Amino acid sequence: MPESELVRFENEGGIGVITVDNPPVNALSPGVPQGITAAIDKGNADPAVKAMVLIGAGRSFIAGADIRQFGRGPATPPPARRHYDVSDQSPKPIVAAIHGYALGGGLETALACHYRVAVPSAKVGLPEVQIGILPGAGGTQRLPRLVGPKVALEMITSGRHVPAAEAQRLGIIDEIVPEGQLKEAAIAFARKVADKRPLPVIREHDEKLAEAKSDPGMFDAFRKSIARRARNQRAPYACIEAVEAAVKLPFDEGIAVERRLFEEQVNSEEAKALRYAFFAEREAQKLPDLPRDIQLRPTDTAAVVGAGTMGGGIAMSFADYGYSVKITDSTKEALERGMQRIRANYETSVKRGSLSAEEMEQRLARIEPVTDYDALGDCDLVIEAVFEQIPVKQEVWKKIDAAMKPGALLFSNTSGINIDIMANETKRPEDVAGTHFFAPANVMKLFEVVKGTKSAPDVIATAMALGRKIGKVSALAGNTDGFVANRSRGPFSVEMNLLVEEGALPEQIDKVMVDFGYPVGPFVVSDISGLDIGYDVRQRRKAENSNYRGAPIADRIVEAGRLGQKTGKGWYRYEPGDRTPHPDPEVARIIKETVAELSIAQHDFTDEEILKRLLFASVNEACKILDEGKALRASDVDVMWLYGFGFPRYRGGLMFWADTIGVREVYNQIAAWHQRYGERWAPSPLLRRLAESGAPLREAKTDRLR
Ligand code: T1G
Repeated sequence: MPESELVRFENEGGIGVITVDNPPVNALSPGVPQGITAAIDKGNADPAVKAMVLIGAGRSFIAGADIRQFGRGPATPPPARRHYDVSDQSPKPIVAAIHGYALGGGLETALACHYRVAVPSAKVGLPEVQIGILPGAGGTQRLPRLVGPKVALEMITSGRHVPAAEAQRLGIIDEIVPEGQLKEAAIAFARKVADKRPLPVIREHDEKLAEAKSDPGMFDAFRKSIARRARNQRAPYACIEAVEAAVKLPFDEGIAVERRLFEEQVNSEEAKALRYAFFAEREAQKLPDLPRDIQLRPTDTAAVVGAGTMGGGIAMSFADYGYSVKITDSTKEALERGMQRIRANYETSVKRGSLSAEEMEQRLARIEPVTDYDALGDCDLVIEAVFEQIPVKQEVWKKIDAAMKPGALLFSNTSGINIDIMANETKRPEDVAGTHFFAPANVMKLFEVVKGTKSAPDVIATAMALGRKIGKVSALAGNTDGFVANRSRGPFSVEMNLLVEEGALPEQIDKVMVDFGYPVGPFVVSDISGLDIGYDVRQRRKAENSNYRGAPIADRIVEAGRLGQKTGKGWYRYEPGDRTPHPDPEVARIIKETVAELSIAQHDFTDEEILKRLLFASVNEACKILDEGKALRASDVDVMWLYGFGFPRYRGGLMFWADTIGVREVYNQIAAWHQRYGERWAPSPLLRRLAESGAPLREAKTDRLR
């Protein structure tokens, strides 16, 4: 779109209306800042213009700088006349009219205006920290002067989107105007203030900084308060440093500090990884072999079969997003237990203060327990979440097929059973697909959509969209054992058990992964989810395949009655009511006895070797999955690891991280372990091809799902 049409200027009865029109989110792409500057100059030069309104065309105000421009070479020095400075030095008042989002450079643009009005549904924020940088256009200097350093620190280091009503209470928004009447109301507001002087220029007001001047320790205290969630990241601390400069230095010197910190961060590994994650997440929604305007099926009413831990969590996911959902189970008692568990989960949130008692009752009222399948029949979709046993699934799916209305979406939450087994129990396999939630289903954001052999395109497209509607991040997987997420994680679990057999202690491995950026280590995660789940899977595999080696140490831990946190002991020991893991000599004894019995050679491991054994095993498996056409993009695998397994976001994802090591080095190491450890480390053909070509792992794609 030519430069001039990115930003329009219209004189509406003496009010200069400046419209930014750069779909989809009016990002400050090249030409937009220049267009705003030119428009403001035009308004100031025209005596007929008394005041100006800055507004966004389409669905949003300005959603920030154009993130796609970052990382394209060294940070470009800002133009001599930045539109932010032109705006706050304007002799005529400028009113920012906000709908949709005013984020990052978008909010900074609004803060450089003299007034801000917004519709109730608008959101404002400075989310730069979420892409590994900090506000780079005055946000760290203007926001503390407007809302005070405390609120500014919280907003800038969290990057959260603040709803208009709260933004008004904080003093960011001057007036809330009726939904759908933004432009008219903003013009009226501009008329009202046209002659009001002096103009409220934020940079000239330091009063609000006093709260920090009288509490010099607040910045160090804040640094301590974010240490746990900011682990190993630099950007949150750069944000604090910049806000501190706002308190200690004059405006322009503070701006210089912000600029320096911004240029340090924008090309950092952390920022590159977080930018990659931002776009990978959006790319995962796209189904290249389906028309973008494919007709989706209705998903207004939902049903869940199975009121166990997963079924209950799935019902909560729907209720949390305003859906009415019916739930059933095989017996009245099981259904009642399921409803009690749902209420108990909500009560925990109320106790923690993350939910009001009133909201809890509203959500519970949306979940309707029913005792027979016929009551589910008129729902637009059903999600089956019963025991992961094929005979049980087959029996349930016959009932689902008999009960559900024609055209209903038939989904299974299985975490790895072949989708076609369920589909073949119906007369409409085209209406069947997998929708795999991760435990706890109402918390974890990953929504793995699994395409069965006969799943219809509109069923897959509707499932992907459904995930977003219930606040999840959807990603597509092919129908393979364990689908994409669990299958790619499988070798990680195998290696974690083998490392213990070869001499590494669970606490050493957990420390390596926590240092790497995980909130908790894999052995603590196992203790949280319960060791009996893995044990049952291993016993089933042993029964199916006598050569299956399994995990002898993990089995003995379980056979010793150590099922994890729920029994107060697992890989670790736990004090009653406390979740802190304590290494237990009893576990060390079980390990020692087992490896002696199995005569397994012991040796010491470096932290780096542990990290690479765990993650390279999964990188190799992810390449096999892509080679088989069971995932569309390597970046989809990364999205699954970020949202399904808590992979540290500032490392981008499994494949992105492997690229920071280098595809050749990854291949060479895996090939060496293939020689040393055997077939399980056989390099994937795709990995070998990429190592030969040097092409990055994160960009590996398949043309279509097979
Ligand atoms: N730059 C480039 N593209 C962007 C973009 C941006 N800032 N924001 C969105 N897009 C693209 C996105 O990739 C997708 O493209 C389409 O727009 C729709 O987005 C100077 C340095 C605004 C809440 O961090 O959080 O300002 O996939 O699918 O779910 O200090 O987009 O269709 O091809 O996400 O409705 C700070 C980032 C930048 C906000 C809308 N701003 N955007 O969510 O749509 S740094 C941000 C969002 C900065 C200054 C600094 C969300 C959204 P495609 P979408 P959505």
